[in-house]
Amino acid sequence: MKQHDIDLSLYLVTGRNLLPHGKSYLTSLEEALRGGVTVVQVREKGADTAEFVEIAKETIALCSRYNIPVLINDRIDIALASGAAGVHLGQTDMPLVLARQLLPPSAIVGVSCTTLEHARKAVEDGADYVGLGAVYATSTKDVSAPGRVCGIAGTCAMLSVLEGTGVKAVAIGGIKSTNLLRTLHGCASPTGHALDGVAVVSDIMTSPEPETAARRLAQTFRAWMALASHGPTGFLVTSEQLAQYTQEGISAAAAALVDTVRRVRPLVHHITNNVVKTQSANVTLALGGSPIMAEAEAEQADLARAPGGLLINIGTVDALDGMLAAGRHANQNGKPVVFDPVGVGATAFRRATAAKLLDTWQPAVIKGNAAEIGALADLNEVKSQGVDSLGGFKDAPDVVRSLARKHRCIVVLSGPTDYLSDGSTVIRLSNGHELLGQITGGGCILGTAIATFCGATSMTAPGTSEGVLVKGDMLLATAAATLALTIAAQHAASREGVRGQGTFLPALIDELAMLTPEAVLRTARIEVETD
Ligand code: 3NM
Ligand code: MG
Repeated sequence: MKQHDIDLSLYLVTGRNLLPHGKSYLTSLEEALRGGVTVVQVREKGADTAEFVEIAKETIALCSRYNIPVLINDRIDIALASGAAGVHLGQTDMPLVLARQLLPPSAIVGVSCTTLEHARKAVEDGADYVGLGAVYATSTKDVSAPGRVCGIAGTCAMLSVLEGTGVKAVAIGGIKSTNLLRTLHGCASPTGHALDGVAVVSDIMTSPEPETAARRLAQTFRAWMALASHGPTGFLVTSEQLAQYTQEGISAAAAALVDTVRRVRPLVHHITNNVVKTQSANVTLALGGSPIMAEAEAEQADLARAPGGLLINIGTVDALDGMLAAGRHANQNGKPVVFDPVGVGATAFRRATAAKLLDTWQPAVIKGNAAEIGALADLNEVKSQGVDSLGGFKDAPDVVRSLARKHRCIVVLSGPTDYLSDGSTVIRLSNGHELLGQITGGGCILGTAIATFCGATSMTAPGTSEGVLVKGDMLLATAAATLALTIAAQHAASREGVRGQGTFLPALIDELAMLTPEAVLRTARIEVETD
């Protein structure tokens, strides 16, 4: 099959019915082209044939001035009559194989796909590209049928089918500048096969300033492209960072970060469960951070402007709207989001909640016990009982590495040995004490510590382009947080007078406050495995 080098990165699908009052179609389109649209599909659901041909010709005349190809939705005849570059076919339109016979050999043909079967068939029939979606719910098109919204997870699955085929892919459905970064980070097959672009209607068409709207999307796409080339997680992993991923490098970084947290006093914003709020706030203070527990949706935009870290813990879900908004705003401000999917395997509600959150924003770190990580990874190896997990994995390094690739973030599997991965390196930490697993919220305060260290790291790392990624090395920050908590737990357990859970928790908070960099260097038990 021939390869078109069509640039699909910002794919505008037209919708004349969505234009704001007083804005003409051609004015809006020209502004969008100036903002960086790279391909246009003319989609006319209500027009008569004569009107459709006229609109297509006007669109092509304008787009050719900007050297931008035009595709026609559904109608082969209109594409031929107007001289368009190709067509875009829905699942109930002209079959692709027949469309090819009717169109000139150079025509670009794209197909809409919602299921794996659609994607396989599109590859087999020789599509040039596919439109995957709807990724999110949208009011631009009726996607209310069951399974019609496929989410980030469904889009990833379809991308896996395309791997190695040369068929390009754009995602469509509910994509906006506010979720674009998350969409791009999230929509990739487990080996990193990613989107070639995103298709939008309303984010550009309804805007009174389509040039600004298009530019915002185009800039985010370019920034992500620059990042995506740097590693499987989409985080900027430089060769200097990689060189630090040794036993010595990690313990030195952890020791230094213990002081950094106290120096920069990161604001650590928690949306967490009712059981652990007080102890999480105390742990943040003991580490040197500044806790705030704030759940209302209306306050999230303001809070995201204050540098630091965000922890989202679904141990009890009272504030789903706040959680959705908090993560979205944190992503826009380049703040690290630490996600603790407490008990995610235990109920269908928790699974749906975690899926919704992960389809809305990009976490920097996901932290869980074996049952939680197993549930996110769709593994049945580990059974859970309520929020506690029973047993572990046969190949824990493989589990964390794969999940990190899937979600393009750092993954921490907590347990007697803690496993951390960025998708390539796996760090194994074996400090700690069994009492940490016997108090309530032992896992939740690990989330708190990670958000505290990630927050401090993002505040002290050298700047990168604003709002497009979390600054600093989240793998090292996560390792440092895990070491700080588990080493303090060892100290607390061996204190005179500590006899069990009741005396252990206050001792732990004391020991966190007294932890020294020297103790971290002396006590840390670290092993590193590189892919
Ligand atoms: N096709 P917006 S969703 C035209 O899933 C179209 O096949 C979809 O509009 C599909 O960017 C969609 O305004 C509408 O959400 C996308
Ligand atoms: Mg159609």
